[in-house]
Amino acid sequence: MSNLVTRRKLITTGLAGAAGLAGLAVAERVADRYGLIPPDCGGIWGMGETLNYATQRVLMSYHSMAREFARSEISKVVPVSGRPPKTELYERLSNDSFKDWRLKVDGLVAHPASFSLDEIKSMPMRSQITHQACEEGWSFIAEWHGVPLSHVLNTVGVSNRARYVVVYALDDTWDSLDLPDAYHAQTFLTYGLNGDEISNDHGAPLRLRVARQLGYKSVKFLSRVSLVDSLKNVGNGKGSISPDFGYSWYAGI
Ligand SMILES: Nc1nc2c(c(=O)[nH]1)N[C@H]1C(S)=C(S)[C@@H](COP(=O)(O)O)O[C@H]1N2
Ligand SMILES: [Mo]
Repeated sequence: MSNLVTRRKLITTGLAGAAGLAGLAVAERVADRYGLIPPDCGGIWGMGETLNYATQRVLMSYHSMAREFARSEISKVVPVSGRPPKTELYERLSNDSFKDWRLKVDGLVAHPASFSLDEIKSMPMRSQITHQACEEGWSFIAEWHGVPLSHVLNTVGVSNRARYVVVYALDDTWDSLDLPDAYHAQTFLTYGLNGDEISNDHGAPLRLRVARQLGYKSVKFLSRVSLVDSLKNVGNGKGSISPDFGYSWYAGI
């Protein structure tokens, strides 16, 4: 048995056993030791969320992929949730085809950067046909075109102290991913949808696409990506605005 399997077994047995038998405090210690407590859950009170996050992180390979579909399976209707910001800034940027827009990348990186849309489009383009599910109960399959977030992270050089990637949007939404999801092969910064430029409704000029989590993690209208070692001092300290609305930081599916 490899070390990995032994460790996995230890963690899962420890978590499940501790939660069921010896009490949540022990499970919390086990989970915390292995970095398995999500940022919106202060220990035992968020045990349900912790178990969901920890189980996925322990049982599923970091490289496990969301299902990809054939072009013939692309949905005819692509619903919208979250309209573009009705701000002067967004309208000005949009009217000028986002020529003045920049994606700032900062925080725990070797080379902080500010990329124009053209610069992002000149990076290696990848496409994925994946399913996006909204927490409200609807979903669709679409083809997304963009650059893997990992490419941008490697370009700026992520510090080994970084643990989370925080993304900020022009409508004041923000969210974050842990590094396994940030570097995941299907986590993209997308500027195209079903063969066209992404529309404002779907997140122009650039949106995150996180195939293994619910739709609300796929943040639209991006403006900034920031690498941090802790989420405690970012916004509400819970890693995302979603917990303020009753949704968990980790939305794995
Ligand atoms: N910036 C921003 N990103 C966002 C939202 C939003 O309101 N603002 N809504 C989220 C939700 S709840 C979902 S389900 C998806 C919907 O993506 P779509 O409008 O392209 O279908 O975007 C997500 N990204
Ligand atoms: Mo959603």
